[in-house]
Amino acid sequence: MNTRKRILSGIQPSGTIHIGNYFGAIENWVRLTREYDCFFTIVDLHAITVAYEPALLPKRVFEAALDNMAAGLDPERCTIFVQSHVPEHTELCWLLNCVTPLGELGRMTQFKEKSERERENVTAGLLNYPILQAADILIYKADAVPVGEDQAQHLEFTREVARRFNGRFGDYFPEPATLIGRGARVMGIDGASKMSKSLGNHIGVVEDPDAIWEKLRPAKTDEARKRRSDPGTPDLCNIFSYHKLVTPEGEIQEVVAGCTGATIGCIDCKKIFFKNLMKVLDPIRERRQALEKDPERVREALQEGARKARTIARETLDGAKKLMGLLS
Ligand code: AQP
Repeated sequence: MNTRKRILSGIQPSGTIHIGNYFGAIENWVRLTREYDCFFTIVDLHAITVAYEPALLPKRVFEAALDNMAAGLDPERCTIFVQSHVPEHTELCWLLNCVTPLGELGRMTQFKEKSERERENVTAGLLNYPILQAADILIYKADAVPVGEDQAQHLEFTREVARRFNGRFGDYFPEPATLIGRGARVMGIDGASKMSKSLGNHIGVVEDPDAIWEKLRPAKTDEARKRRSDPGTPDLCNIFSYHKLVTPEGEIQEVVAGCTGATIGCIDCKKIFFKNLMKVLDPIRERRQALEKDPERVREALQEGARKARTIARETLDGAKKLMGLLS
């Protein structure tokens, strides 16, 4: 019997994974597979809460699987599956809908931001997104959920849903802890908002190195540093926040000294970051290329993942239905 604690986390199939996803979540997920019984899901049912192209969705889901496996999620060490392949998530979502007050949903930051962007298409699905996310987590009775800081509010919401269910029907769902990754909130290359696929301010994990450099070259730095001879303030520079993710400590100190003493320019600083970033991304890109040649392996991993996930999900769902008084 598996006695390890369990975690679940999800990623949207909304385009290539970026370094915010990687340092905020995926890198942590890979580490956690050594300690926890891990479930990772590609949340296609969340992706359809905003405008999307149906013809492109299957490819995006498959690519999300490729990206995450290339980034280090090994199906031998964790369970990877597509959310819609485990229909128990949506059934539990309905049950949880019926214990969640409507007022709390409208207060969610992500809903406010996305409904602002999607003015023409604010669906009930977008409003109910956090309830489906609660179902994704609670259906595995997950002990913890590793995410970036942007998801902290949704996790607090999940704990409230669990408390409400337990208070009404009996102690059933554990309240999952939040595990925030090393890059809790990686900013976009615009330096203005969090790195996000939908904002187009991202550096892709498997993006072509030349394309990454072309994005980095004009990327925002310390605004007060107009000329190379101006001393800079690393803590005010977005590129310096990126250095902390990949640059070894000794080299970081050199960057700080070079920037504050104006002996290196912003472009030199970016070159050092780019070199260190490539040390992390090169092997991922190579694994991605190898996996592309073996799509059957990815498909099989997803099928096996869904099979394992469904066994647990079914059991939790049946227990919840019984507690709620539904006739079996
Ligand atoms: N900028 C970020 N910094 C740190 N962590 C981040 N995460 C996302 N962006 C950052 C974390 O990555 C995991 C998977 O994210 P997701 O794709 O499921 O959803 P998201 O947060 O909506 O990511 P995007 O890029 O912002 O997607 P779009 O633009 O499509 O909505 C999560 O654990 C998240 O915290």
